Amino acid sequence: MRGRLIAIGDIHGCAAELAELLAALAPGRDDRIVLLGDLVNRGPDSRGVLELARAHNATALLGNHELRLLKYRRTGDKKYIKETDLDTFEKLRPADWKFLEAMPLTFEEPELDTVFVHGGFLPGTPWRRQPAEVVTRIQVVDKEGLPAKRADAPGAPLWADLWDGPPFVVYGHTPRPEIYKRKWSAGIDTACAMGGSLTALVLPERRVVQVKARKKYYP
Ligand SMILES: [Mn+2]
Repeated sequence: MRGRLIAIGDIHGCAAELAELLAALAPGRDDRIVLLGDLVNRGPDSRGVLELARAHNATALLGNHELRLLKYRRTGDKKYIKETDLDTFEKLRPADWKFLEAMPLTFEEPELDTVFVHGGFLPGTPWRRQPAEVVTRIQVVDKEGLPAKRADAPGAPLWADLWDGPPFVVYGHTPRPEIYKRKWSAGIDTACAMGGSLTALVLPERRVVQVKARKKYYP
């Protein structure tokens, strides 16, 4: 593998923090950047994040927030979005929508036996066949063995605690104060929009680079 593979957790409109993180990483022409989804909403500058992503030729994975906006755009049905998404919805321009429409669910680096995804995977079924509703949203596995949100299934095990690789999975979506490392996974959403930090995991060495949020943008 030439260069580094740089994964960055949920940015959620924190464009200033993303710019600072990218400056610290100083990506070269052989480096690749994978943004783990949820680039938009919550923070102050979703469009700025999308512009930075394009300027750095980053691969951006689909998050549940992008999925919500895309579903609303296709259907006009407000059941798909939250009131707070409308601000982003109205600001996005055609180039932004084109970028969102092109977001893949996963990114795979076979040389590292590593897969990148927004939320995670349901253990026990082939990861390549899992739909957007699962891989962008899973946090825990409920009593019926189905993917669920942490808040909806108290005490249910984290999918990452049940995940036996290979592959190694790098994901975001479940915000925590620190990154969550397991033998076969690393969760790197460190809640930037909520006043935490924005985290990059640099492969192959698995080095962590972080910048602190400038403020708490979202409760
Ligand atoms: Mn998410």
